[in-house]
Amino acid sequence: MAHQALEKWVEQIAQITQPKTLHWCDGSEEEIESLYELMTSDGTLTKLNESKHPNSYLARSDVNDVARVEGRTFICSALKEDAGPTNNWMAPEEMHAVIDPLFEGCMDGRVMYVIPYLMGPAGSPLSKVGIEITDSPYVVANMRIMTRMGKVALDELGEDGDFVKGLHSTGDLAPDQRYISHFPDENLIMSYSSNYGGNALLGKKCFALRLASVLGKREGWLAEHMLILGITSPEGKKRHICAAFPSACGKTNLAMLVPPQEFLDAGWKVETIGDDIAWLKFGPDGKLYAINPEFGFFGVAPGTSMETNPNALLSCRANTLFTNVALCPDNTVWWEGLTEEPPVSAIDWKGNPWTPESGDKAAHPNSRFTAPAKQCPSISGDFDSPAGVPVDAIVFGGRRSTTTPLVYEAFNWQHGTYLGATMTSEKTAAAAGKVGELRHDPMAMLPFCGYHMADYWQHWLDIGEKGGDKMPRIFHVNWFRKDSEGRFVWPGFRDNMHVLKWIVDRCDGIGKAKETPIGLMPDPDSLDLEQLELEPEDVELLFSVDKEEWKEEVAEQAEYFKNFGDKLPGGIQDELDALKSRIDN
Ligand code: OXD
Ligand code: MN
Repeated sequence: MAHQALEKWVEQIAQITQPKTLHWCDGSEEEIESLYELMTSDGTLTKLNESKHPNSYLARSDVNDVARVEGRTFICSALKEDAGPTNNWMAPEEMHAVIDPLFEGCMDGRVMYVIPYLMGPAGSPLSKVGIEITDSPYVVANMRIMTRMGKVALDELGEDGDFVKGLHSTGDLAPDQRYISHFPDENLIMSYSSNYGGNALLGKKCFALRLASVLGKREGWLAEHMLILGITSPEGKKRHICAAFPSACGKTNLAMLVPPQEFLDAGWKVETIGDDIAWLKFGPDGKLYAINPEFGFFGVAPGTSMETNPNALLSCRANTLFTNVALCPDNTVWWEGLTEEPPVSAIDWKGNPWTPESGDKAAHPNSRFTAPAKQCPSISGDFDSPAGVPVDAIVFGGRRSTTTPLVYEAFNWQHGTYLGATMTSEKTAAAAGKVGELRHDPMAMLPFCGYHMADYWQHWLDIGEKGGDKMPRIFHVNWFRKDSEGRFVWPGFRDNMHVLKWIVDRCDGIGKAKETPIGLMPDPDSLDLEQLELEPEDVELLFSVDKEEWKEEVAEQAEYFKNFGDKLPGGIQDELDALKSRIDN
């Protein structure tokens, strides 16, 4: 028996959008082959070199449609107060009045694709079903990589299961008609006039973070912008870490970390479960368990190389959709940072002839690869585990050239929630604003929390209360501290393993830590840094806590919290007061 509410909704949308035909996606090989054929023949895709990039394609987006658009992303909760000061809000009826007419007849002459998709492993109590209706075959092809699509989702849905509705249309890509709208009370996403991943692949940011964060609040779990990795010690003990970082802080690199040779020789193993999103729920034993709701990676291409992230590069060799990278004469792809030597010539992301002398970027800085997660050499055997993985540690981080030491641990869950709530990162050239300026990005959820940020912090505190002493430990890291000459003092990349090992040691009860005003810190000795040949003054800087800098930090945090008025949870205010008094004394 079919799902009647689903059939009815699809019928209703077809009535409104008036497509020429309707196609229910089953996720089969035949289906994707015919879509690739369609898109190569109409010029949407270029087929890449079959021997070097089997079954892979290049897409070029509209030049005005290359990234998420926070200014045009809306949370349409009934009350403005429920969206909070960090989201754009519009009343649901007001947004419907704007966006519904845009969908009227918008699929005229186009195919309407109905994509049933599952976020999370089949048979998992943590998984949820979404249905995306779209007129973009490019979106279908991406969703097939990024989610478990087709029959598996319909089976999970059954005759009367709940699903998140997502309605997307390419429209005519006009930026001033672009709306990424979320209706938490209707379990509905409506996205118009963008085909960019974060705006159009509705399972990702729109469902798995914005709407899921609201569902998590209602149902007692957490939807987080976090990678998930597993670390196995030489003794065979496995630990799991979830980590949240703002963009441009090396999240993908950490998710796919290859440990330094001496760790490999000693028998350490790092495995990838997720690179972007984690859903965390309590298991029957009262511990938090995490799943990666996604099935693929939507990774930033520039900067990815065999040196910086071999596992990412190996993940996107085959069966991959590239967007806005450069095309080489032999139909392979290239982006800045892939190789030291650029190609002699290429076609750039806009489709124009390019040479290294032309001065422009060959690939867009936010060009992407959409690749199946299972192609990652470090993918964990637990990737499909319906139970998820037990979370031992949560790590927050940011890009800070001063103030914040390499690593410290929260005193307890409430203090850890505070560390997440006060996360900041310096702006890089990749984002609008002055380079180096601090941006607050609580839990790396600033653009993704679907409700009032202060209510979200309270939810973290409530979850901690419920989990009691079974909650993960919480840490804060900073790979980006600089010396007075502006040089990064920490080597980063693979060597971040030294820090991960200390975190694992803390979880195992063998890592030593000393109390400082900001949290628990290791002795440099407990990180085995000898092989790194750091200068003694670098080591000192990495582990230093300068009270004057922290006084400024505390004052800035107090100022920031004013944005949340009396919604600021008492537990967060208490942590600010306690930090202030520890610093002042
Ligand atoms: C992403 C993002 O693409 O956070 O993952 O913007
Ligand atoms: Mn992300």
